[in-house]
Amino acid sequence: MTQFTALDVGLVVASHGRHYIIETPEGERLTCHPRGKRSDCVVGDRVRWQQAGGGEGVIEHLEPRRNLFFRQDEWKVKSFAANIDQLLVLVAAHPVFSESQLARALIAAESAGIPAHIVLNKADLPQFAAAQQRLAAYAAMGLQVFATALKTAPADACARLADLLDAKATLVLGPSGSGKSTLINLLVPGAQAQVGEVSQALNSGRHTTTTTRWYWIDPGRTTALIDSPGFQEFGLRQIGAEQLAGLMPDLREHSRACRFYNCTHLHEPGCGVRAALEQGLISESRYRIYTELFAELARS
Ligand SMILES: Nc1nc2c(ncn2[C@@H]2O[C@H](COP(=O)(O)OP(=O)(O)OP(=O)(O)O)[C@@H](O)[C@H]2O)c(=O)[nH]1
Ligand SMILES: [Mg+2]
Ligand SMILES: [Zn+2]
Repeated sequence: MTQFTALDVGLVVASHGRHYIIETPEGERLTCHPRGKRSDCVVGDRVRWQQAGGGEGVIEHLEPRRNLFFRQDEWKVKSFAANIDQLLVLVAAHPVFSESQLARALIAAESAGIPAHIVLNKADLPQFAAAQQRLAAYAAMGLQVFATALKTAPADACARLADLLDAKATLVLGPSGSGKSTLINLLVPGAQAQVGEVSQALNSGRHTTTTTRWYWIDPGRTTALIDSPGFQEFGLRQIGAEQLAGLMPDLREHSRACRFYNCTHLHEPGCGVRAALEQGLISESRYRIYTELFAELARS
């Protein structure tokens, strides 16, 4: 890569389809365009760029990635961010979150080697207890589940998340209306991420946040949060059906007891996963999500 070392380095902090916002090591931000038609940079990418006049730049080279968090729907790949330290899946007590979408995001993280945690927001709402119950299986499999009320008890939420976020780059992911931008605004001075009324967002079918964006929490630029648009679909076509149980920690644990090494956990005799299901060691909803996903991935 010696031919690129003369170029400036930059961090991709926002992606707007055809152009990007790059941050220099000095903390200055400028608009950059990709060289050529292909633009495969994502937020979190380290790039080499040079001045192109008019205060804008051209991206010449993409540095190798440590990781990439993405989903693969039927027709397209959607990359969320690269080079992240962890994923924070933010769901809310209301509107009711889809457990299938949560499970999918966690499987994608596991597959990309990215640690994940869950935040259950809107603890002030009456639906909170039921939502917490739906997350019991996730806490049991070793995920950290944080309860917050970002709007009504912001100081408490900050205190609860401070250690987790410190000195890391965290991608905040979750359905529309869960409070991702509320979290960003709370932790990032001057972020001014747009926050939407839930009813409005749901009725219009639109998301308040439409682009992924990198925010620094501290002036020293060591702790970062990445805001992302909510999603309604989360394809996992990058994963083979036979890999799936290995990416679901609760199923993985019990699959060691299966009689057949290539057990699909659907119908084979001597299946450790189904035995655990019958004993209540694996939740019914987790197993149902597994069978649905298995069918979906086996088809593709
Ligand atoms: N009751 C309650 N409402 C909250 C809480 N946190 C956020 N909200 C509200 O939830 C709504 C949605 O918040 P946003 O931060 O815009 O949600 P988002 O996840 O960024 O949504 P998208 O950008 O559409 O993906 C806003 O009206 C917030 O004020 C909370 O702890 N309790
Ligand atoms: Mg938002
Ligand atoms: Zn099995």
